[in-house]
Amino acid sequence: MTPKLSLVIMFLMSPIGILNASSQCQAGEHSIDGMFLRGHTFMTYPVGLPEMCYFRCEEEVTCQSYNFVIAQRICELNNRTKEATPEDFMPDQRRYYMKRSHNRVPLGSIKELPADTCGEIRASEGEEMIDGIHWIYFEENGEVIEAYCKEGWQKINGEVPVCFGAKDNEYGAFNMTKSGRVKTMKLIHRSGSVHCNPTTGASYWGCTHSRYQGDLTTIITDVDKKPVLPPAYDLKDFGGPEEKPHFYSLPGYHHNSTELVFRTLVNPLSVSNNQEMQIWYGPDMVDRYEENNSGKTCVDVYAFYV
Ligand SMILES: [Ca+2]
Ligand SMILES: [Ca+2]
Repeated sequence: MTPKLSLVIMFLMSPIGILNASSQCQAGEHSIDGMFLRGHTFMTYPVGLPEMCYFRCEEEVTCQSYNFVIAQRICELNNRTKEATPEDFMPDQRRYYMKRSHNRVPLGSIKELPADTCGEIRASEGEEMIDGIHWIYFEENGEVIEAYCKEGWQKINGEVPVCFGAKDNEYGAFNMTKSGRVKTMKLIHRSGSVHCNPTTGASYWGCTHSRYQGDLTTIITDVDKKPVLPPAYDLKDFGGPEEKPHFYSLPGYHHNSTELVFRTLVNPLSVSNNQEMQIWYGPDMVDRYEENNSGKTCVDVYAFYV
């Protein structure tokens, strides 16, 4: 006899056992009365005893939590936890919610349980999330891909870094690997640096000439060279009829920061899979003061999807 079946029979044989187990279960496994997770049920079952819900969930590898409809004694198995989708955790006096406590598979760790984004995995698993390859949706409810996630960030380039130079329109191009809405991006320095003239020092992200006062000039644009991060309204110029905006201040970041995390966009950027994006050195982007520039910076690109 399987241990599970014997446990069920033990429940059935002892009415007092049922009551005790029921209250212990609810205390030990954090059932939450009067609440349920909306919109993530992949299977429903009528059951005799509420405890059967626990076993039904254990039988499904993708079960992350369940709602129990008290009066009708219906189990609703969910493929998310309330941590993954807190916006869907709703009051309902007719139900209670229970997170799976035993053998729960981390979100995105198997192909059968893809996450929407790396950020959703981070929300679901918290500090226990492991950086590395995870399964996510490539587009909404579409195909599933393996992506490298580092905390909530999705790596966009592969093994090869993206490099941008300082003159002659030597921007670094990369293609988005997932469609969706991006709330910000970050660049992690891998190698190289740029100079904006032969006499001032090197920088990963800008021009060390005093005129820029520590501001940075590395800009992510769309394929039409329209600044996206930072957005155009955050860019500054020196003033004057020939000048064009091409630098910005980013508090907390300087010329040799190992990573550059852009400010979160007020309006997330909608991107499609394979959409080309570009990394520009500001003076090269606006074709100003670029003749005596030199060098190249190489980076890994990460995006944070909503
Ligand atoms: Ca240029
Ligand atoms: Ca120059």
